[in-house]
Amino acid sequence: MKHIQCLASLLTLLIMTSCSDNETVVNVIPMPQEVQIHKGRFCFEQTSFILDEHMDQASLSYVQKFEELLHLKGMQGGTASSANFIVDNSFGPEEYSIDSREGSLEVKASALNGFVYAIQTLKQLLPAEIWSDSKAEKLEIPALHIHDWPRFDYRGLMLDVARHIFSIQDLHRYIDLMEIHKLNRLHLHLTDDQGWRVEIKSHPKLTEIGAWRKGTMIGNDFSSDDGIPYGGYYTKEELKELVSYAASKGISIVPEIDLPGHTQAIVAAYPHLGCTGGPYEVRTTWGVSDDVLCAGNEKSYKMLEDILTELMEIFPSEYIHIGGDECPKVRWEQCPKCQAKIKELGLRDDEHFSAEDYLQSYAMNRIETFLNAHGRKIIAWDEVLEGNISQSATIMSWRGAAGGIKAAQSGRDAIMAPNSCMYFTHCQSKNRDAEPLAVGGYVPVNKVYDYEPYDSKMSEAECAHIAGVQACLWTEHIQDFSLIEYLVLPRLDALSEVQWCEAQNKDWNRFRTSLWHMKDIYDQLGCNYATHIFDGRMDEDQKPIPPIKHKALGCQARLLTEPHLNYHYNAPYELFDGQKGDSSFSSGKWIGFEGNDLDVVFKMGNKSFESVGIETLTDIGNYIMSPTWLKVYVSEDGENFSLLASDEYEADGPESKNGIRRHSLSFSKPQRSKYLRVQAGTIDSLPAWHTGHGAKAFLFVDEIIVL
Ligand code: TNX
Repeated sequence: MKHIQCLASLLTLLIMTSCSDNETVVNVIPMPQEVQIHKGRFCFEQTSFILDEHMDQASLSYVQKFEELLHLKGMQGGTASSANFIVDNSFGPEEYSIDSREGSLEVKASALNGFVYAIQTLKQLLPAEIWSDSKAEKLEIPALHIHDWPRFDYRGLMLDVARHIFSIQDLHRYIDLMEIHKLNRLHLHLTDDQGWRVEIKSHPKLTEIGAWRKGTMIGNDFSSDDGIPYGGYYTKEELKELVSYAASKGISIVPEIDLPGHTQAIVAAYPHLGCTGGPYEVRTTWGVSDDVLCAGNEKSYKMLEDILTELMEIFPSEYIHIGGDECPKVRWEQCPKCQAKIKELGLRDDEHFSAEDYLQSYAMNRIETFLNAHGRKIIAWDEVLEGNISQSATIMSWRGAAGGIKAAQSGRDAIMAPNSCMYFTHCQSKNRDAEPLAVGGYVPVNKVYDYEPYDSKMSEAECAHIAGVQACLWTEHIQDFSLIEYLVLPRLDALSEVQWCEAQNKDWNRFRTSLWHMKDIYDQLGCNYATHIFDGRMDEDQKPIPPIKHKALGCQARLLTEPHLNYHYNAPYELFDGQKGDSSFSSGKWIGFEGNDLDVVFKMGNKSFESVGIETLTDIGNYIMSPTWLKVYVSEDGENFSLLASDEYEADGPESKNGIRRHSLSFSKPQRSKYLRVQAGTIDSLPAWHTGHGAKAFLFVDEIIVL
């Protein structure tokens, strides 16, 4: 009898254990590194909070706020259970653990960030109503053990407050979204051609003049102007408050003053600091301005030091971002002061870079020295690798991953923010007409999720230079915060797993399931999130587009010219796969050539054909121009080619329209040859009417069509 009882209870135990293991799902994003689920639950009910007496003030108030929240949600104080928050100095600053079981919860961390992340995990384990005023049913979480820490130190999100400015309340909300996802760096792009947004007492005109523009271009039409004055700036006090709000959540604000390019608002305020002396206006169109700060004028450096001194008073961040992107050199080339500086410094053109590129490096390095002397480190966009930027600069890689890889290989730290998957200004659907106006291509949640910051070309030592990952939100086309939420959510969830999870802990299916819990949270918070992944629209986008049938499909091919690194994809096979691209240039279907022709040879066998064409994309605002010529050659040996046909096309003008077009050469009678060679090109550099005039033009081709 006794034996039978034992057996029965053993069986019950086995059944219970397996049930509870299968039923309990941990829907936490980013997924913690180590999770073990136990039997049972921990309930916040008649719970006494016990806070370690060694806890610092910031952690103490953070934990106390959590306790208050639970009280608001109906938790009674008492002794039935305890929640212990323990300072464990063997933990790293961002590491934490949670142990929950019937009647007891134990949280360990060594510093504020660890406690913040533990509490965010607990909040995600609790019912979603914890995020709103609604009543939560039961304040309970599974019994479990979690031990967690981030993969990367720098986990950033950028917001451009220069093109459009957002209220401090909006910025609070942005920070709150970062907090939920365990990010720790808010990069604020505070200055640009279209507006200066930070009060600087020593240079009041920066905000009196530089913060205001007369109007704004409409949509993508560079010749338009809405004529509505626009502007604004943050006072020092407002920014200091923002800094402490973020700091209370373990987030540091990295301010960016974009230099020496993107400075038209500075020279509008202080024209004597531009190479021509002006007059200048705060810019009303997007794009890149030729009017940049004069790098040969000592007064520019003096002003920058004054600005940065005040900036450091506001922002205690270890990093200051000093820009460095998209700085045209046309003014410097003509400027006596810049040329005198080049001479004085002995800078020369060489086979890699121009004397003016080295002048930019000089300026950046000089500012870095100043900031280093004040105990700060610099971050700069990847263009600064063009020249001789210092070894101690941290490089933010935005033009794809190439800059970050190069930085790491040269022993510099890098933050990866490749525009191919980390620009949240890009579209979340291939159906662009149904989406808000966007800069750039197609970046669905899964594209963000799949990003792996360690490139296979990098050694272990080089990987150690990858400080982290960041997503960027440029606001040319964003005027209100609800659109920011739409662009950020739920891509921020995917970003957070790239930043936080060790690669082996990433799992798209698990992530996708957990995202439904985040959706509940966003509903409780009243967020305007994008719904493609929830209503199946994303899956439709992922389905292959029906191929175009033609005679060169899948043929053997060889490219004689190099596509641009960011738009190389699967070239040359992408050109013969029958897959059409859509209007988004970075979808992976378009092969892009920059300042370079398309030149490809492929084997036709002996199939006959009557026409040869290319399908191209024109996207003028993104420097992608229509082809101006096309040539087709034939050969029997693949070496000696004779011209079969050619044509020339009119170059784009200011009135030209964007779009996908086919350019074909047709023959009066069927042709036959073993090899075909197709060459096509566009204008060398962008014309005077284009905002990027002087820059190299792109040619984008998705398919070579032989019929
Ligand atoms: C390039 S990304 C820029 C920004 C624009 C963005 C989108 C970077 C460092 N520079 O100035 O806002 O493209 O148009």
